[in-house]
Amino acid sequence: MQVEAQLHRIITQEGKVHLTLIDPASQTPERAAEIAFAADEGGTDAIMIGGSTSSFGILLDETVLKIKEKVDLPTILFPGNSAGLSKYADAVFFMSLLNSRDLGYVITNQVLGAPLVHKSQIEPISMAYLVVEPGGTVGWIGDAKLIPGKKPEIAAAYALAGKYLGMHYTYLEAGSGVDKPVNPDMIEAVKHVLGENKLIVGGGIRDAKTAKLCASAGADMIVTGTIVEEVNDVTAKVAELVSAIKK
Ligand code: 1GP
Repeated sequence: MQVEAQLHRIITQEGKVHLTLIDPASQTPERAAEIAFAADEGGTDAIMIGGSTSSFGILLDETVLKIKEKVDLPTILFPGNSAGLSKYADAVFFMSLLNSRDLGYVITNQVLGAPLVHKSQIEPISMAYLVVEPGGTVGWIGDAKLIPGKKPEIAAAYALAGKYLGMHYTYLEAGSGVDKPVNPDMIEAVKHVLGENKLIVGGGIRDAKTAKLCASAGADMIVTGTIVEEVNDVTAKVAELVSAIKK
């Protein structure tokens, strides 16, 4: 499965992509598979699997396998560090937290994980990962020098640097479960410099209105995790988000 090509096809045909993020640490693998199944019914385009803490090893492998038993959607790893890899997934966001003060999150974890990606033939999708205020758990764990919400030009400069370094995707991350998602002005400024390069936005998006604001400002892909794990009717929530962002 060529995941990056598939995501680009969806963007060409439907305007935007919706990604459902499942953190293996938040529920059993069986429940994760049920959420993925319901999100698929609601029209999500791919399942991201990962988290900043405890989403490693057997729990990660079992979560990926259970999800793959239930849905045919692409599974994309979203690793918190080099332990967040599973050979059972289709692809990995091979990301560098460019605004981290800790070299481990900029390059060392990537060096540790690269041989496994090579051996297992998981498709790497290169990504500049930028954590902006408020930053949430990932901002703390990743020792991010948080990009101020009111400084879109700083985010744009980082995004340009990532693009010039050859990264295909840029991810503007406000932090999982935060109250304040990424500001539309920042999304607009970043997409303006990225041009055809793809922009992912996530963190704190819970409803159709916010998802639409982010998509209209220039996000090519919208990620929702927390809300999908919390609601009773996952299919209805995902359908609400999907219909807000697609053509
Ligand atoms: C977190 O951006 C993602 O890495 C998703 O955030 O859990 O707030 O949807 P939420």
